[in-house]
Parts: sequence; structure tokens; C-alpha cells
Amino acid sequence: MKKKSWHISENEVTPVNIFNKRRDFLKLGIASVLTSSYIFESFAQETSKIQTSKVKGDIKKLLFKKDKNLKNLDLNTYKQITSYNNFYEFTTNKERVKKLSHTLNTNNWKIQIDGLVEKPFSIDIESLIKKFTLEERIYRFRCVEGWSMVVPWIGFSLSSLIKLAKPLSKAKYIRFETKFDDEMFPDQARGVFATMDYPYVEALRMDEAMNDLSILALGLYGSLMPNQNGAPIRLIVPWKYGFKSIKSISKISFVEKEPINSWQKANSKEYGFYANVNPNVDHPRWSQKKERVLGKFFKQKTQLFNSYEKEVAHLYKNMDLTKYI
Ligand SMILES: Nc1nc2c(c(=O)[nH]1)N[C@H]1C(S)=C(S)[C@@H](COP(=O)(O)O)O[C@H]1N2
Ligand SMILES: [Mo]
Repeated sequence: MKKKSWHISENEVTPVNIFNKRRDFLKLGIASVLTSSYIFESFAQETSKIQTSKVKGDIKKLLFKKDKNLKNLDLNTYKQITSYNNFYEFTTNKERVKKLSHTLNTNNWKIQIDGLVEKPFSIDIESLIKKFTLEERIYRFRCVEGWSMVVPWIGFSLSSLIKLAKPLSKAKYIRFETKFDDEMFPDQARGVFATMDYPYVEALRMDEAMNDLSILALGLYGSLMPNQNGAPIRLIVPWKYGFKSIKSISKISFVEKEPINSWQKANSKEYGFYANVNPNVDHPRWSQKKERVLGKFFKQKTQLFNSYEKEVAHLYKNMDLTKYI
């Protein structure tokens, strides 16, 4: 999973038009990184060889299904998405995460799946990729702090992983944990002086997790997930504030009771379990009516459920959204 020398460096802005021209190339890029060294080597030699092996081998499954962008969303650039990050395990300074996150080592990364399942197991990222169809999902992403962006994630539906895990009927929630490794994550090494309690924890109700919008993302803009965005695998739940979209997941547990997520634990008056994007429910310290899209000067109106009302409103039919924050 370590980036090879030919991995596209994204030091410059990648406007969408250039991205589209490069998309085919990038597609092969992600596929080859994640398969055997044979395929990797042939890619390094010549692209045509890859295309041949693609037809025969399992590499075919790794190619992602393109999002048609039916909502005509205006994508943020690769540079914008990867240069302004919330990842407290490194620093609370959003501009510095990119530089510090090189210590995150995704080699031999495994996810432990346990709790109320038929049989607990652990699985590595390559195996996950071979099992599921990768899809591009162009989603709006809204941080609780009032900034937002549009990102072309690459991943697979969380529901497909849940089916693989075979949870017992007693399982009502799914709980995620970011890896704890204080050599990779400097703020974890600060112990009691750390910014928050680690590991970072997030959770969803099972029906939220099964919703078609919920994905586990392995990349964006056609290449593997940059460290600063939560490599090698993270949750994306686009109708919820960004803090629900937990990064660098190493454990997924199925549980009966509603877990306490990290931000709720840090400040339950300001952050709850649900964290649905809602312009009508202000944060105790600021309004949530508007948001600033990265790279844009004027603010825009925030939409209920971050514009995904049609897809998710039914999940909260009988709930008072001013109470379940
Ligand atoms: N492990 C972990 N996951 C995390 C965070 C974090 O600090 N640690 N920050 C959250 C917050 S507040 C946001 S807005 C998003 C930011 O994702 P991005 O950096 O890819 O934009 O990640 C979320 N997931
Ligand atoms: Mo956030």
C-alpha cells in the first residue's frame, strides 16, 4: 500500500478537466497498486500489458464504476481536498495535517471485525478490495465548523461489508475505531496532554449504516486515499457532519447499545450521536444556516441532511431533530 515512485504526485491543483483526461490512467493506477507485484511491475513497464491482464485477472473488480454526477456538483480540486484537513491524531492545525501525516503507515493494515457477529475475523485492505465493487461517489461533505466541499470518493457500500460480517439480530449499532498507534499518530503519544481521548470512535445505527449513501472509502480522485484524508480506509456518511466520517479505521464492532462517539464524549452539550446536517439547529456557539465551500468566497445555504433529504429523511421520521443532535 506504500505509494510507489510512479504514484502521481499531486503537488499542483488538479482541475476537473485535467482529471477527466487522466482518469483512465489513474484507474489503472489504483488497480495496480492494490494487486500483486506482477501486475504492479507490468504497469510500470507498459500500460497495454495491464489492460490485457485486467481482462483475465481479478484486477477487473478493482476498477471503479464512475459516478454520473447527476446532481451536477462542482468538484473541489484535489489540492483543496488534501490541503485542509481535520485529523486530530496529527494536529488541530488543518493546514499542517498534510505535512505531518507521512508517519501514517498503511502497510499490512488490517481491520478487526467483532462484537455481535456470527464469527469475528480480521481482513486486510487488498482482500476487501477484491471482494467488493469499487464505485466513485461524488458527495457533498459538510464539517460542523461551517466549511464544506464536494469530493469524488472511491469506495464500496458499507452495507456490503455488513453482509460479509453477518451481524446477529441483537446488533443494533455499528461502531468504528481509528487505529491506535502512537508511533504513527503524534497526538496519541501525548497521553493525558493529547487533544482528545484516543482511539477516535464513531458509530451509526444499523439502518443508517445500511443506507445506500454510506460507504467505506479507499481513495479519492481516482487514486488511493491520501494519508491526511484517512488512509487506507475511512467512513463517509454525507448527510452527517464531517466528524462522523471517521478516518483510518482498524476496528469495526457490532453492538447492542448506542456507543458514545468521541465528540460526544468530549462535549455532549455541543455534539450528539446523530450529527445530521441541519441548517435549522444551530451549534451552541455558531449558526449552521450557511457554509463556506473551500475555494469559494461567498457562503452558501446549508441544506437539510446536506441535500440528501430524499435518501435519508425516513430514518428520522419520528425523531425530534432539535433534541437528537
Ligand atoms: N480519526 C479521525 N477521524 C476524523 C477526524 C479526526 O480528527 N480523527 N476528524 C473528523 C472531522 S471533524 C472532519 S470534518 C473530517 C475531515 O475529513 P477530511 O480531512 O478528509 O476533509 O474527518 C473526520 N474524521
Ligand atoms: Mo469536522
